[in-house]
Amino acid sequence: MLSIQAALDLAARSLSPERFKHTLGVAALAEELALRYDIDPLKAKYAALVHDLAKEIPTAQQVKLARRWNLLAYPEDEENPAVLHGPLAAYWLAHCAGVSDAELLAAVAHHTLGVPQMSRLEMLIYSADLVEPNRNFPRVDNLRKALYHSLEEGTLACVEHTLEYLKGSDRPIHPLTHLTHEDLRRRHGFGT
Ligand code: DGI
Ligand code: FE
Ligand code: FE
Repeated sequence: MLSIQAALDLAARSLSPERFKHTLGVAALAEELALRYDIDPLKAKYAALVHDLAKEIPTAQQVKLARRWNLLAYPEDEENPAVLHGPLAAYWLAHCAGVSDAELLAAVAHHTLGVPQMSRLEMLIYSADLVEPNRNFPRVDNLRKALYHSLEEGTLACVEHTLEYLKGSDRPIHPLTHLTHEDLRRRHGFGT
């Protein structure tokens, strides 16, 4: 497993300054929430530092790699390649960088769409990605509050925000986003 320092260097070298700043924001929030919710803070910080490593690979190349590495699970993956960078980063970390922690790899892989039965670490990275301190969209503060109140209910609120945002901008909703939403509602959505 790479050290935190190595993950930080990797992110600094692989990402534009703007995305690196976002990554540092996710890492800071993920570490803070991990301490709050009794999740391994080093693992949370590490997952945050590497979550977007594949984001700036040109899209056509991302699709090629995803095909080569057998990561295309839904037709929608190819139709909307912006959802591929999590699985790509996780695959690369596992097969090319010697990262073997399955929970950490899952958190990286699922940070964009979620997945049914998310672990607490997966919820943490999914949510911290959306509401890190550099994010600035209407009602982001409500989501942050929800997340400080409850990791599970806060994550549900984050998924619901994403659904609303996608509907509002007329973008297709990935089946995994729907499945994640249904699963969280069933397990943590009290009467919603
Ligand atoms: O990589 P980041 O920008 O930090 O954030 P992210 O990994 O959550 O990726 C966000 C992108 O993923 C954004 O362009 C919206 C898109 N996305 C997330 N869920 C869905 C989705 N796009 C579609 N079409 N459908 C989804 O369900
Ligand atoms: Fe991302
Ligand atoms: Fe991100």
